[in-house]
Amino acid sequence: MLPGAVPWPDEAAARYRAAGYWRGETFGALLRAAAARHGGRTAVVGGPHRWTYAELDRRADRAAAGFRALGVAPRDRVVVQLPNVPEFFETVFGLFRLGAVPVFALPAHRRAEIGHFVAHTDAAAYVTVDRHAGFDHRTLAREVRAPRTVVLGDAAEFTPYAALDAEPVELPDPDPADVALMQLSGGTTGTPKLIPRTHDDYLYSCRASAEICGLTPDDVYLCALPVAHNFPMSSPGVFGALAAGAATVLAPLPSPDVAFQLIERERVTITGLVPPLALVWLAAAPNAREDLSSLEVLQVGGAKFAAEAAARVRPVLGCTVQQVFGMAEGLVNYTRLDDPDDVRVRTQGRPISPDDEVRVVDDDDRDVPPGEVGHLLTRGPYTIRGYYRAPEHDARAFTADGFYRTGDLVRRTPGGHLVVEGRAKDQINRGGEKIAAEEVENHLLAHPAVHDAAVVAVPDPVLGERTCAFVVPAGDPPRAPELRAFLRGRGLADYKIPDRVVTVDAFPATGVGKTSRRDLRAALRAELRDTTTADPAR
Ligand code: OOB
Repeated sequence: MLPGAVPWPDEAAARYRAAGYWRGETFGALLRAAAARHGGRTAVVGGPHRWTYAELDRRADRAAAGFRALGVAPRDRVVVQLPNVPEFFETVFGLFRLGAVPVFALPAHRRAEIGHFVAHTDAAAYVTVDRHAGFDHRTLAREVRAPRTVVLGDAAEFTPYAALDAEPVELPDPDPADVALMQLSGGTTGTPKLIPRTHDDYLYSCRASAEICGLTPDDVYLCALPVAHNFPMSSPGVFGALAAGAATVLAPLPSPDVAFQLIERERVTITGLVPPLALVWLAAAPNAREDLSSLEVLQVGGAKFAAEAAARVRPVLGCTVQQVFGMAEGLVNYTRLDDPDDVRVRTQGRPISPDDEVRVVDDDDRDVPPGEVGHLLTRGPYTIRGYYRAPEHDARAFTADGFYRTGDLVRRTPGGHLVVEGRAKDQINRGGEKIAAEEVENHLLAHPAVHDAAVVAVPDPVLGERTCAFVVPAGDPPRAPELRAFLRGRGLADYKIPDRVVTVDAFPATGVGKTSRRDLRAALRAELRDTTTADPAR
């Protein structure tokens, strides 16, 4: 196992192998097998490219050789920040074949995040794009100074992406029990945590998800969300599509004008969205000129999808809604396609695996009576036992017997389905994008005019939640635009910039210590609710 990653206990690993979940297959071998079986079929469509499985297989071998020629070695970490382009697949399967470990950054990440990923993982390389969504990623590359930087497009002084196209070399297949990739945690702490996933465990979740969604080689998965996120990557996402021999279509943007055209042109059968986007699609579909009749399943996840909206999916879009409640740390719950209507509309599904262990507990880790709300704890064949290089955080985030504390408040129905009722973690879920309160607070505290800061979620009709930063000034109160510019200047991703800034003379007293920050945030949220009700114009 890669040093810094936490293995499963031998007994659990043996059980997961015996049950056939962990099959000893790597992602590189999966692609090889898919190419042998479905070589002439389309694997990935995006931009000007349409690659078959055979083509992608060939390109992955060349990219593996290219990375090796650049000096990247097996087990080296490589930060990959690419938008929804086919080269994403070439890059990551090249790394898989080499046994190097992609660290999946989102296109929205900036210097604060990318710099941290590069430093925390001692990354050997950073793969990015010249420009995306109006941002020049080469300026970011100049600031983070990874040992090697490969740029797709105009590379300027960096290594051009074409350097990855090298004559294939013989490479040993990496150990399937070893770390294949790193996903990002939504985070609750000052710095984002990294989630090491093995070939064995991640591939199991992708394969089993594809089965739950009934994917066949005739299916076409539209990747509308950023491909690096765990949901469109693995639930079943692009890797699940690959495991099933289905085609993946990459949408550059998830907006109806772009996505609906792709659905019509490629005869897309399944896609996944976060709730705010699903609402936008529901609003746009009645007036759409495109033929959306190929769409069979619309998955919605990443944040709670209101039952009223879920009920409108079939009448408006003519397809089945599937709720997906998952986390990059592991556990993913799905409503099944043949669940009764009320289960599909009102619950967030049930776990993938018969061996996913789920506990719903009170504040003292005691099981609550059936049907009552409590903290969701989980352990299983694809849920990590620890973050990468974060033993102190692990001691809080996991129980002594290896259950992950999800921070979600849930209730279990008599049928075993989970309903998400809230959250106990200090995180803001802004339309599926996760923001750790502490991370933003730390950046605010670096401003000379900020004495103290607390960041909380406020309800929002579109995004579900937005962020509000309460600030106690040191001297003259800083203005909101200035604080926002300050945070951007510190290289924080745009989605983490507070939507609202409220200046207060002092925070309510809530005691001392770590929990007091939690109490403080709760008190401020309550205060905000009261003032908003009293004065809706605020
Ligand atoms: C997905 O993964 P992450 O790691 O970005 O965020 C996980 C957290 C969960 O702990 C929960 O708080 C929230 O996002 N969440 C939901 C939800 N799906 C995720 N809350 C309510 N309802 C849902 N359906 O977001 C993710 C990973 C794989 C598949 C789907 C989503």
